[in-house]
This record gives sequence, C-alpha cells and structure tokens, in this order.
Amino acid sequence: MTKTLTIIDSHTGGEPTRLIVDGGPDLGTGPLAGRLARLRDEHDYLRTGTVCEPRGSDVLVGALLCEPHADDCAAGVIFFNNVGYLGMCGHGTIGLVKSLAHLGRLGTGRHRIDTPVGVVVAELHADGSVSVDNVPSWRYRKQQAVTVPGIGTVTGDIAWGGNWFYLVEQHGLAVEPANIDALSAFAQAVMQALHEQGIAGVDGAPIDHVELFGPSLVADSRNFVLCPGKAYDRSPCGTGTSAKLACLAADGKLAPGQVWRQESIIGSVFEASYRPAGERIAPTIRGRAWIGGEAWLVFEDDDPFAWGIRS
Ligand code: PYC
Repeated sequence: MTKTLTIIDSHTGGEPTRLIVDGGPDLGTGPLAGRLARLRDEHDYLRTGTVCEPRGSDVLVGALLCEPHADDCAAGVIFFNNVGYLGMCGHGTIGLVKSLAHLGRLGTGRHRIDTPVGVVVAELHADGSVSVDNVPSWRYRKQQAVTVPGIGTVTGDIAWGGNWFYLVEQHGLAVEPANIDALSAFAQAVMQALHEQGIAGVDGAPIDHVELFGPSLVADSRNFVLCPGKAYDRSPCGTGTSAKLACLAADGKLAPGQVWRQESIIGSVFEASYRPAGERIAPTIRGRAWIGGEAWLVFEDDDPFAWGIRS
C-alpha cells in the first residue's frame, strides 16, 4: 500500500532539517533513548526513506516528532542523518521550534523538548530567533594526539556537546569555503585515524564529529564541522559550538555569560554562552531557521528505491 509522511523542511543557517510531523511508526512509550533504539532496530527504513537519496541527500538531517516522555515537555524528537542517529542536534532543535511555530503549535517563550540524551529547553524569541539550552557539555581530553596517515600527528581536544567531537585548532588549512574539499579530506582522515586507533569518548563512544577552527572577520571564530555521514555542517553546529564552549571554559578563555560568536564555513553565525554546571557547563546556543517547504512524501509500493539508497 502506498504510504505517505507529512514533513516540514527548514534550514538553520544553511543546514537543512526535515521534520516528520505525521505518519511515522508506532515506537511505543517510554524514554526517547529506548524509542530511538526501536526506530533504529525495527524501522530504520524511515530514516533511509526520508533523508537518503533519491528524496534526500547526505547533508539532510531528519527529525521525527514524538510524544515526549519527560515531564512538561512540549515535544519529543529523535534526530538522524544519512548514516545513523544523533543524540542531540542544535541546528535541528532550532529548526524543530521554527517548524512547530509555523504550524501554530508553539508560541514565543520557553519550551522543554525531550531528546534521547535528555531534556533541552528552547526559547522562541519575538525576533524569530531560537535559543537552545543544550545538554550539559564538558571536555573529556585536552590535546589528545592522533597519528594520521599521510598527514602526521594531529592534536585536538575531545569534548561532549550532545555528540562527541574532536576539536582541532592547529591544522594548517584555511577555513574558507574555497577549501571545503581539502577540509573534508583532512577531517575524514582524522576521523578514520581516531576510530582505527581506538581514540574515543567516554566508555569507548565513537567520536563522530571533527571540528576545525580558523579566524573569522565577523565572529570570534569560524568552524568547519565534519558530520558522521561525511557531509559538513552548513551551520556553526549547535552541539559542536557547545563542545567548543566546554573547551574554552576549561581553559579559562571564556567567562560564564560571555557571548561567543561562532561562524560556520558558509558564513552563518550562532551566538553562544554558558552557565557553570558543576564540573560541566550548561551552554545556550542562539540562531535562526527558515521554513523551506511543507509536503507529503509518497512511498509507492512498486518503487525499488522507495525507502532510500543507503549511504
Ligand atoms: O547543530 O548540533 C548540530 C548538528 C549536529 C549535526 C549537524 N548539526
């Protein structure tokens, strides 16, 4: 039987989010982490059908709107991309809030959002921007070296911002749009070397994002973020900016409440700051999303690629 899904497409500083509003599988109840596992194990076709080609592309992040489990949440969400699932997604949360506001389901003010890695609080501001109080973030390792074949020794910090990041300041590359191929190749080589050498986050959690930094003319820094599926983030990356704040805070380079402006490789900017949270920090990321479309995705019975071409 032909199946349809209702979606809203948005982009946050250039990075797209496809929100599935209706038509997804029944994942039962309980914490979002358990429902993510059911989606991954029993209904992965939803991910591949909505974000992989021929309907999607490597850069698209999917978001499945769910009933929340945690108290007083306005919505629950599970994020995924061309190769798997994301614990949290900053640009995606900004896109989610914009899309729910577009549907008339949210107004200005603060809203709790349930995710597989905990509750985040998002605020829709009167000017249309959205700030996200992200999950507690922290630096796990300072200046961890990795030997990268063909490149040499690279050093970077390992930090958690809702996903695991390896953050590199010294790489010898210009962080400019004209250099995206070289930045991608470098970051992919680093990611592969990290995996091969068993350099990981807590409990061996794979580091699935590599973040490279350079100077910016309009912000405090410009970044290039390689995502797990080898696409680069067009936005400054909410979880990556949270990881960056954790490193700056740990080095005593950014005071609580001080604003850090993070520019993306294509020139979009997030504003970020943090509050101390014990050994960790509580980051807030502010950015803007825009609606790109409202549609029904149609999955025909006899379409051999109805549920996507796996990356
Ligand atoms: O904004 O956190 C983010 C994000 C993660 C992957 C792509 N964007």
